[in-house]
Amino acid sequence: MAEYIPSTSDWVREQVEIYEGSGGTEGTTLRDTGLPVIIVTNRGNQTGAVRKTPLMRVKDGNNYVLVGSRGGAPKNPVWVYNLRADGNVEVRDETEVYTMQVREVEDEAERARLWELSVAAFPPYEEYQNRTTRRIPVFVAEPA
Ligand code: F42
Repeated sequence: MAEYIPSTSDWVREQVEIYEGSGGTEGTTLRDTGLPVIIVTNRGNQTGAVRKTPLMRVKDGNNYVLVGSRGGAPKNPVWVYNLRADGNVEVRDETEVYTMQVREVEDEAERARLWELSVAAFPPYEEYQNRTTRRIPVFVAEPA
């Protein structure tokens, strides 16, 4: 097994610890919003290490939509580059863990539909997109 390297961001690292440490029964929502969060586990594209990233839960049937918003920061989150390099992931949704394959959504019509779903699940995504000139990357995770 590759080494797990926790996030350098305190609140992110702590959410992963509580979420995974409780087997998906605690720490499963975003702070004050009460909205559900998933944990995506993947490989770092430089280190090859195991990385874990909490993201908002956006469901499309059995698929999950992963939105690289990073609060509307000017740069993409690093996990975007990891997923572009290697789309093999595990998605933890509370107590369930799924082996999934991720692809970046390139088709405009598909992206528009998934963006709408994402904003419905987590309205601040819209504000995050308005805050940055980069186009927020959207991925879909499908059962492997
Ligand atoms: N971020 C989102 O973008 N979208 C969301 O919907 C979202 C929801 C969310 C909910 C709860 C929560 O706790 C956090 C949430 N976040 C959300 C924040 C998210 O978890 C990430 O922290 C954020 O998107 C930033 O991602 P990041 O990959 O840039 O993470 C930073 C803080 C980080 O830990 N970076 C690592 C580090 O050490 O600095 C990078 C580690 C890494 O992957 N390294 C690669 C490697 O090979 O190991 C090298 C990669 C390279 O190309 O250099």
